[in-house]
Amino acid sequence: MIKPGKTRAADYSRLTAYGDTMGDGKVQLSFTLPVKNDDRGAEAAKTLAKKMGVAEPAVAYRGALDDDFTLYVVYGSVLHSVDYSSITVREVESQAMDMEAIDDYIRHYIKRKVVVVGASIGEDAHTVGIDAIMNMKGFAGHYGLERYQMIEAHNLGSQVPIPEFIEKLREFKADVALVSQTVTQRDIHVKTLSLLGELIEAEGLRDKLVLICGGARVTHELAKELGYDAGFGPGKYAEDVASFFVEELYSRLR
Ligand code: B12
Repeated sequence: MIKPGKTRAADYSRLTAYGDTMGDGKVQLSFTLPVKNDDRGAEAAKTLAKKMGVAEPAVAYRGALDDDFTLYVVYGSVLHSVDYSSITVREVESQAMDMEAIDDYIRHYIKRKVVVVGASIGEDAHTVGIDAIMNMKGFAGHYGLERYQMIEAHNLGSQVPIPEFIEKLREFKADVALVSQTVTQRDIHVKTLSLLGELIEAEGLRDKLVLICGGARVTHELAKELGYDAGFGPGKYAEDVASFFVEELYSRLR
């Protein structure tokens, strides 16, 4: 289908980036090199971009971060394409309801408040992700779970040790565990999430919980591989998460 303002339809068998005209492959990428901010460094940045498959690279911006580190923004045309029809993703299969509909769903089907316990566990000090899902005031115009009338939400914050998190799941008699992981260096998120999953299983809690993880580099596919019920990344909000867990809880009651 040709969209207004575009001269030609996209070729989905050879999908590439769109800049000014269909198929031109225009991209902009940014990276830092551990070199001085001079012409030699800029040439190195363009050469590296060419090796990444970017034709006719131009340094649109360069700025010294300190004496020996320079940030480059390089603009050019990517030479690669992908076959869009071969791309598949594993997604959470639930239609997002809004906050009122979720409260009504809980009243009607679950008939009591749903207890949710969330935290950023292990060494991870990032709280903004879990707060986005749980805090009363919410995030980007989406109220968090604390705002829901039919949800009892306990946000434990960050750097919560795994044993303490499990203790709180027991203490609050949680229906849902929400775990946030932001730092992914050396796959620490995979290790931490796996360990939590194993300990929850060993404690005999797994069947009593809907276990959900999230974070900047968490996908639903990764979550399922790690034995979680679902995973949510950027662009997902409280209502996406709550829609999933209320339906999951109800399906377990039936
Ligand atoms: C703010 C910030 C910090 C703050 C955190 C303050 C706080 N109270 O949270 C401070 C300064 C403390 C910090 C520290 C560090 N940080 Co930091 N930080 C960031 C930054 C700038 C923003 C993160 C953020 O708030 N995003 C906004 C939220 C809303 O997005 P989100 O987390 O993805 O959440 C969404 C989804 O993922 C999802 N979600 C998230 N969690 C959950 C959980 C559940 C259950 C569900 C359902 C959904 C869900 O829902 C949210 C809404 O859609 C990022 C860079 C960036 N621009 O992303 C680096 C970044 C995350 N930090 C990074 C690093 C390396 C660190 C440090 C290790 C640095 C250091 N050397 O000390 C330390 C880590 C300390 C520790 N022990 O954890 C790296 C991580 C790299 C990696 N791949 O591992 C990043 C990417 C920066 C970078 N480019 O290098 N950081």
